[in-house]
Amino acid sequence: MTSWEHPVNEGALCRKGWSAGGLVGSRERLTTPLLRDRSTGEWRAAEWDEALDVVADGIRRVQAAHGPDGVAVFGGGGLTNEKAYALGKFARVALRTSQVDYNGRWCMSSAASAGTRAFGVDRGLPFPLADLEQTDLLVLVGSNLAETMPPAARHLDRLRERGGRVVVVDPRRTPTAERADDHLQPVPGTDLALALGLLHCVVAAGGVDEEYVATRTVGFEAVRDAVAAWWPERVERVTGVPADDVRALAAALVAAERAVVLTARGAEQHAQGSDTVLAWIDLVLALGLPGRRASGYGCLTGQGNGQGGREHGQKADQLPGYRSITDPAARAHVAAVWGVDPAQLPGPGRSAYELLDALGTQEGPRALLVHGSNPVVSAPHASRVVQRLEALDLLVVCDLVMSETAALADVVLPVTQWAEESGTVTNLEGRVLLREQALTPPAGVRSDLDVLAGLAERLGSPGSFSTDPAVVFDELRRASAGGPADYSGITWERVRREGGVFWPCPAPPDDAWVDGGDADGVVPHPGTPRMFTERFAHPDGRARFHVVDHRGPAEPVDDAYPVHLTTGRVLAQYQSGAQTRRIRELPDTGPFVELHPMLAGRLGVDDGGLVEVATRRGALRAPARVVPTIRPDTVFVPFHWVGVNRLTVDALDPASRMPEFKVCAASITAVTAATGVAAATRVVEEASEARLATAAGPR
Ligand SMILES: Nc1nc2c(c(=O)[nH]1)N[C@H]1C(S)=C(S)[C@@H](COP(=O)(O)OP(=O)(O)OC[C@H]3O[C@@H](n4cnc5c(=O)[nH]c(N)nc54)[C@H](O)[C@@H]3O)O[C@H]1N2
Ligand SMILES: Nc1nc2c(c(=O)[nH]1)N[C@H]1C(S)=C(S)[C@@H](COP(=O)(O)OP(=O)(O)OC[C@H]3O[C@@H](n4cnc5c(=O)[nH]c(N)nc54)[C@H](O)[C@@H]3O)O[C@H]1N2
Ligand SMILES: [Mo]
Repeated sequence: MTSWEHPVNEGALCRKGWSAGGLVGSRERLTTPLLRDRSTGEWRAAEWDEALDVVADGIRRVQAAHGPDGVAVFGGGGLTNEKAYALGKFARVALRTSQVDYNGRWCMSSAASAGTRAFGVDRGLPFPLADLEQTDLLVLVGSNLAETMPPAARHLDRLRERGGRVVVVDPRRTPTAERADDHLQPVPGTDLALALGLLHCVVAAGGVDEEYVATRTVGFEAVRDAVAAWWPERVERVTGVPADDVRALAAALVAAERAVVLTARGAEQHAQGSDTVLAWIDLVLALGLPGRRASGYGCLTGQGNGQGGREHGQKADQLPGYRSITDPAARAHVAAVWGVDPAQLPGPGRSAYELLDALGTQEGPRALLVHGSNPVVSAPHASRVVQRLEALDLLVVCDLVMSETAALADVVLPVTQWAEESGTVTNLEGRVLLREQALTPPAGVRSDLDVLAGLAERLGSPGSFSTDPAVVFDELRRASAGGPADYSGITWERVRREGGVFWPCPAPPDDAWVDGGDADGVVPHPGTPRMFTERFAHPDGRARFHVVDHRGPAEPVDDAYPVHLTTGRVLAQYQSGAQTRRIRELPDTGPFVELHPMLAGRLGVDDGGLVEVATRRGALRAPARVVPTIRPDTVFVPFHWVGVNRLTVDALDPASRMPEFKVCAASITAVTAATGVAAATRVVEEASEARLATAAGPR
């Protein structure tokens, strides 16, 4: 199938996709293992065998002194399914550590936790993305998809051409809000109250689908009672959204035959993120939407493999197939596939931030292996994380480039990137896609799979660790069989032929699936593009309502820190910027502070003038961007550069352990000649430049 026939993006490429080639063959690419001498800080190039020996020796030494949990693993949602699977297996089987988690904890964990509790399963969208065009009303809560998922924005345009409406809920009038019919602009961290208010109005208007609620759900009565207290004027006081706008949106939801609510990081990256998602799910359940055509709730996925990355066991509490590591049946099944005794599999470990926070402490891990994340830039309260990384006995980073995290490592191992190897990813629709190798990797570079296999061998690990992604995928299928995310009926061949296959896709009941379910006479499972049409994934087939209440941000504003600081993304940069800041064609503006003209006027700062944003944890100086599109009580800083995460708060959602990236209390001041212009950002940049310069030597 040619790329423009592909059902997901119809040949359209995101700006990041067009420019990602800029890192292929770039001189910023690492092409040899590097070892750092701790006493001098000097880097030297090493052969692969030597570097892997150093890592294996270090692991053995740490585990001899501190036990299996002395070594931790940190993965990434950008890794292919095969790598994510191999990483989780490597942690549990080769290292026997419970200490494994990944950056997806900072990405979709709140939506995942809420989806699992409400529907019994977590798949970003329970229907194909293109269904969005067929809906009548689309509510986007905390998503700026025009900048963060540009190929999906055309679905919005087509839906509006059909006469449908789009409503965006965001403290900033983003390019996505510009493309919408309505924009609600709440105070950061108040989406939960807004959802409660909407449901209050739906109930008051008699808009509850009583038959659906009675036959397909449980738990509504308590929710009906709870939302009685959330009348629109109270919602206005908490959220800043006018009471009439709350009423109008509720009326539109009641009137719409088909409606979809989608959340993204704006609603989810809060200490109340999972409750917030549950509140929006309560709303769509009361309206009888999930399982109906072009209707329901979905979560917009983040990273390249944000969905698949959370299904195969790199998460602290999880085994492949989206199984729970505490479920005895799941442990027995997976242990049998791995050829180990289930009793030897560790239990659940720490979540991403808790893991980083514990590094090098008395009880915490003493060694860390990082595959596919740059936490020095992307973790909350990042100055604390840097301290913890520096306290380790051994830090090993596998990366394509000398990221800020790699610059702190003892050993850096250069790995292949997406175009240089084959592997599957699973998109937000639960559609498994195959990314075929298009380029030969640079000499000296190996895949994460080679690294894990090389280490497993040196550690004398039981089980097999293949370096061939096709072989790993076949094992993943078996490990996932019978789990919520069942891939057993999916083969690379089928994915190639069909342009992707949606999970769950169980293998036929006999053993035919071993060769792909394609054996003569066996009808393969078609895959599941649309879920919940008949039943939800809880044993009784019904969805669950949840009573949740608005608590507000973990760190409310006060006199000393009177503005809300929120963070997020811009079109031209990706994540911690490790890859995109190295691509010359992309504008690298450095961090900036978006603020409203009224706030700027009070500070006496002009567009481009230097401001300092400070929180209880740190300060950042960067140029002001004075824009009328943001709330006057809120400032926004993108997180693609070192800096803003030194300011963010490390409050975590109690259920999902998601950090509150999207709101904390800050102060803002203009930096004048009198207060000095020793730009803090520049100092930070110089520090990491210096490390990079040392690292550049042996390349
Ligand atoms: N260009 C680009 N695209 C990307 C990425 C990237 O780094 N760059 N990263 C990818 C990844 S991993 C992810 S997770 C996705 C993220 O995709 P999005 O979730 O769309 O991106 P964000 O910018 O993090 O947040 C979205 C919006 O939330 C708003 N917001 C802030 N606080 C609140 C709040 O309290 N309530 C509400 N309702 N909104 C709020 C912000 O103003 C912002 O416009 O993007 C993916 N795509
Ligand atoms: N303040 C604030 N902070 C945030 C967010 C926010 O909205 N605000 N968003 C959070 C979210 S949603 C996310 S997803 C995280 C993302 O932040 P990170 O976890 O730091 O993700 P990336 O910047 O994508 O880092 C990926 C690293 O892996 C490398 N890499 C790429 N491919 C491979 C591979 O195949 N193997 C290996 N070994 N390495 C590879 C890249 O070069 C890069 O250095 O940031 C979170 N942090
Ligand atoms: Mo993400």
